[in-house]
Amino acid sequence: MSRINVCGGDGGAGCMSFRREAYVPKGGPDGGDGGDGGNVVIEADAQLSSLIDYRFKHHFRAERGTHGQGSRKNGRAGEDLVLKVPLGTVIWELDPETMAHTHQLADLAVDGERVIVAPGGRGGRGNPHFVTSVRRAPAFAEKGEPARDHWIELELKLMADAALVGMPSAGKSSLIARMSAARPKIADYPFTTLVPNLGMVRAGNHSFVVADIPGLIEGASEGRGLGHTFLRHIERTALIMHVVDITGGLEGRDPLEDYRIIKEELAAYAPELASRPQIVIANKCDVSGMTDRIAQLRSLAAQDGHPFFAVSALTGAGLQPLILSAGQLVSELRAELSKSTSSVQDMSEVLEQRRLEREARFEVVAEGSRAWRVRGAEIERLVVQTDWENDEAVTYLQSRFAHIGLDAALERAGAQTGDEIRIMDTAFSYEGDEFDEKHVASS
Ligand SMILES: Nc1nc2c(ncn2[C@@H]2O[C@H](COP(=O)(O)OP(=O)(O)OP(=O)(O)O)[C@@H](O)[C@H]2O)c(=O)[nH]1
Ligand SMILES: [Mg+2]
Repeated sequence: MSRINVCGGDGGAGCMSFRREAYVPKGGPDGGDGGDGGNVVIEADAQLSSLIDYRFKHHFRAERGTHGQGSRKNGRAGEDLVLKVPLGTVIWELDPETMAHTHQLADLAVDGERVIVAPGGRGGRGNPHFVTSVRRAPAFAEKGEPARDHWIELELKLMADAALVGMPSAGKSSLIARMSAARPKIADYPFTTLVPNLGMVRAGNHSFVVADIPGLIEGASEGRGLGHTFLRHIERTALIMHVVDITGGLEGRDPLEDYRIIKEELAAYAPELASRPQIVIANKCDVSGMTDRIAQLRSLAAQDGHPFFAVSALTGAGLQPLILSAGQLVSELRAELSKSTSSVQDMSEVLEQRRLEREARFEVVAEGSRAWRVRGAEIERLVVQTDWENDEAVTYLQSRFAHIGLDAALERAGAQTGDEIRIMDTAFSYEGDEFDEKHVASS
């Protein structure tokens, strides 16, 4: 898990310029627009296997847009900054104050899948945009929009093709040790496995990844045992390999009952998990006297439409057909999956929408006597994008304030002529219908 701060590039400034023609004192406005800032994009890359790149570097910023120029030359957009992450990365937006998850931005499962996590600032508009019937020669342009940074969290979910699930001590770790090079701890007490183990299994000429997860018990879906966290991990595995201890274990449980319990836990956690392709495995078949039980479990599995294998992790009996069948199923499921998933996901619209909603809000609060502070992202951005040296730009800003409803809000709050209105480090005096800039503190 890594927390990183991402910020798009700032927008370039719009240009204030007038066409120069021979014998014409001042031609029409021809300032180009500033280029948009680059986006920060996260891309899933099948070559990567960890988030190690984000362990020590936490701040990422895309390139800024360049400024517009005369003769309607627009600025160049900033390059996107592409951050690569392994498949199985989940991206969360964090609350800047509490660092709590606020929204899942993406769940990257397909190679090459991309998501914009921090849009660049828009370029400022050049002066031709501000021409109106009464303002033929606008002598101002808009500054670029500064990009905003925010924190996101990258979380790597387990990406296994198949997961071994079952009661504690059913022999899940013994099986993964037999099928792959993984060497997990194996012991005759429950909950030997505390964190999932991964193993690469060779099946003929292809291979697949199997996860051995901690044992599940009755109530796992409600958080009993270690279950809950690990059920979350198998949400994305294509195939479930359900292991049943056919001997009933040291406590002498009924294997058919065990099978039912695990089935119900999966369904209770997510109905969709229970309907996932499943293979049922009777383990410990080397123990004598199991023939009837094996036959009973086989028919239960058949009723549920699952392939069934009787094996022994101890002797290796029956494992080869199981591995080949699991490998076959996994490659079929993979082919289906890659057909159904779209490869580009653009969260910038969602982010943009949510930002607009947040930004449109502003608040007016009394700050001492006859002074008012106004806070709100859009209003603050307008102030930042305004060139204060330029009277026309300031007049334009005032008309925007009226449009947003700031005048009305101040009046409602009880502001009187001559009161000081503060926005960020800028102060104005309130003139009833109009503002007069009093001073601008340099920042
Ligand atoms: N006779 C016999 N014993 C087995 C077989 N497979 C596993 N065992 C034994 O069963 C016990 C539990 O095995 P594990 O592989 O640790 O079981 P697990 O399902 O990973 O257990 P947890 O991690 O606790 O959930 C160990 O004592 C193993 O030696 C088998 O095929 N035959
Ligand atoms: Mg284990």
